[in-house]
Amino acid sequence: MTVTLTAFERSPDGGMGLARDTRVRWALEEAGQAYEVRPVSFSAMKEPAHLAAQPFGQIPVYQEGDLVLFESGAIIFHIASHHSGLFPDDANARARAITWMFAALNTVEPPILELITVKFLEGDKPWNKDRLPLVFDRIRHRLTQLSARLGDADWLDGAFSAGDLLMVSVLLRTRPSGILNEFPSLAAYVARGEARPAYKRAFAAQLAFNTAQPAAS
Ligand code: GTB
Repeated sequence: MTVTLTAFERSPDGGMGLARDTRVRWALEEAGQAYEVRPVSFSAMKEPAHLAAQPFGQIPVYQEGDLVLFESGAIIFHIASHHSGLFPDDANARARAITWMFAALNTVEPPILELITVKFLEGDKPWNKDRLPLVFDRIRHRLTQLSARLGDADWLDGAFSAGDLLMVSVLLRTRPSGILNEFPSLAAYVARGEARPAYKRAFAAQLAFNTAQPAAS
């Protein structure tokens, strides 16, 4: 069945791989599932046709036959549930992998998103310079805890799983800030994720997509 992923027509990051279609592309590559990409412009994202699929007017949207999904975490959960390679076979280990997916999205990503808000949406506010260090401290606190848990392991719980895929994707969003350099074991963890052939394919595909010349009219 054809899988279609909706992504930014042009990601504002110019192909750095930070938009959330990249994590879904990565999961599809890990799963060996071919997919097509449907670009959507910022204005089309807010139109009824797109809102019918994604009520918040965002990307990514995943379509597989009659099934239309939004929320990158739910999409990756679906992919991991229907292909091998992203969830362990053992039921308890699978439950722990799911726990790490939630931890990435619910516990580690929120302070990172706060940083992006402070830097890019609230940069002109008078209180910005006071708030920025507080947000950095909250991220640092989470990364300290995560680093302590990872220890010298390659992945969070045994073999690579969808939990690692999401955690690495979330940590990658801190890269422009440089804060990951304070946590060498997490920087190495992210590098292991980026070294996976599936990640490389996903990254290259989104880069090509976001840097392609527009078709001549
Ligand atoms: N919880 C949803 C999910 O996980 O799917 C969040 C989806 C979401 O935030 N989508 C963003 C979006 O569509 C793109 S990923 N934004 C448009 C809008 O809300 O109008 C966030 C993102 C955007 C841009 C960059 N960048 O340029 O670096 C990075 C990440």
